[in-house]
Amino acid sequence: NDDDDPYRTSYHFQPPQNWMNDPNGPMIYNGIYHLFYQYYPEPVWHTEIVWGHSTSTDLINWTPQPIALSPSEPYDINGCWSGSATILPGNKPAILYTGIDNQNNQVQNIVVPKNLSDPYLKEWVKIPQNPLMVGTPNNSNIIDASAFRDPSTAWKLPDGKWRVIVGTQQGKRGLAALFTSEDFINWSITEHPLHSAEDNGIWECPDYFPVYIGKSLGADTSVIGRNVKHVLKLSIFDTQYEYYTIGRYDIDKDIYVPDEGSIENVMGLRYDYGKYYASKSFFDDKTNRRILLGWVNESSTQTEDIKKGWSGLQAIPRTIVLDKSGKQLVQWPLTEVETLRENQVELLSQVIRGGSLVEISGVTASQADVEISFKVPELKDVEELDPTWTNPKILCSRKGASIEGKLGPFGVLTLASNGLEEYTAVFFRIFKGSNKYVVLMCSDQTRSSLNPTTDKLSFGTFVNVDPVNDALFLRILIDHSIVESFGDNGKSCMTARVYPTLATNDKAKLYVFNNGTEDVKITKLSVWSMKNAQMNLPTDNYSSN
Ligand code: DQQ
Repeated sequence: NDDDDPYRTSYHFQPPQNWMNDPNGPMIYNGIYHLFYQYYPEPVWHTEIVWGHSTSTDLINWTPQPIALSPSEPYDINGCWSGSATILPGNKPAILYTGIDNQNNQVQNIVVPKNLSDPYLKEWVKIPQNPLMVGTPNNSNIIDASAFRDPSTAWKLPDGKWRVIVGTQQGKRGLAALFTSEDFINWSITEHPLHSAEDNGIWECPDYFPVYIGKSLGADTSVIGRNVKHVLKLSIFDTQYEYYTIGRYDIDKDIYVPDEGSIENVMGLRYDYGKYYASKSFFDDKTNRRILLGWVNESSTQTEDIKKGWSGLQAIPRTIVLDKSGKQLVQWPLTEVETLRENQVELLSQVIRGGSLVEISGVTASQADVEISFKVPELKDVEELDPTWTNPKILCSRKGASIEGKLGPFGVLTLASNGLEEYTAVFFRIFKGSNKYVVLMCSDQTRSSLNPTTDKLSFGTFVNVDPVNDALFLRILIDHSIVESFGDNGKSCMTARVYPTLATNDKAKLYVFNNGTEDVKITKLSVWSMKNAQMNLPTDNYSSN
């Protein structure tokens, strides 16, 4: 990572250069992981986007492969948009994706590998039956062909039919349109969508999958039964936020029934309360995990993206399981990322006095993995939670790391400059609510860069822990221009993009801070410097156009 481009990551996925957005068609085939991604050979998005492709044996070190899909036919001549892979019987992968056709309508197409014995599946063929699913143009109330995209991974029910959902809208109603097929080629739309909600606008990149109850294993997409719940995740185009609900799959009616309310009433749960979009999960049958990938956009201006020659990252792949409460998901960075750890620095139990700052030295703070546990010795003097403070994101922006409190803010200053002109703070603040303590977790970007043009909005969420009995555990993956934070053992995640001007490469520092008046205790802290992953280093077979 050189000084000319201090924002390039050392272990977060990115192509050698140019634009990347959504992860597409992640899968494992004969022991090799495949990640495709929306790619354009300039640092800016264009509608005529193509599918970049990389392969890996551990989802951390990546080898670039040739472009897998690009516009070529009347049904995708204006762009190869997002889609998903399904492994068909006989171990045959198939990818459904959205084509922007010659009328600028959105249609769903299929591609299959040209040569199943090529371990890297470099070449994909568009079959003559394409397009397989088309909308009805002119915004009729059937399918709005101008907003009909992102087919999910398909699943099969005991009736032998495949199902797939495609994101769409009817007026302002967001929908997961459901299609069924016997042969994966001829698809028909069902009478009802799998799910829909008022006032959402188009649902992009819908993901629908089972999660086991009381088991930390992933479930294959077609698993049904009493031992699973179902998750529906939607990317809301209008807000560029993602929400998920947990519920039940009524297979007789072929509808999804969220457990409580639907996202039309509640601003549902989020995988990530920071920057994270167009995510997609897949089942890894080699390790029995469900693995989640998500796109992390820039927070810089387009001019800056053009200057640095690239835009967009993928978050570290996360395992995803149902929490024991059954009410939310737990995400955790894949254990494979730990193979990059080196030079561990540890700090055993230590009290961090109110108003103090402790530097963690001996680490490469610009690319590090942090694990820290806080315990609050006493809950004597706790700030009251004003009942109007219901929006954690707003609360985090009003009460940033520099605003002194009582129990907190305490946490970590990442990517900090020597004189603290710059830092990205990840921290907790504890309040006293009407009948319980309320813990707020924030990622505060306001001081992340002296560059005035980057977006520095703060992120936040309320964390479901009891500070009297539980420790507050925080994991942070820092990588030059990304800070990925996992609070509450993976129930509250938030990812930020930051662009320090002073705290770059070897000049970045790491601190533990407590800007409250009350003492807090670190019960354990481990920090590792992270080695560089093998990240799509250009090879002869890489073609960037
Ligand atoms: N990005 C793709 C679309 C998808 C959107 C186009 C989500 O298929 O709806 O690049 O970021």
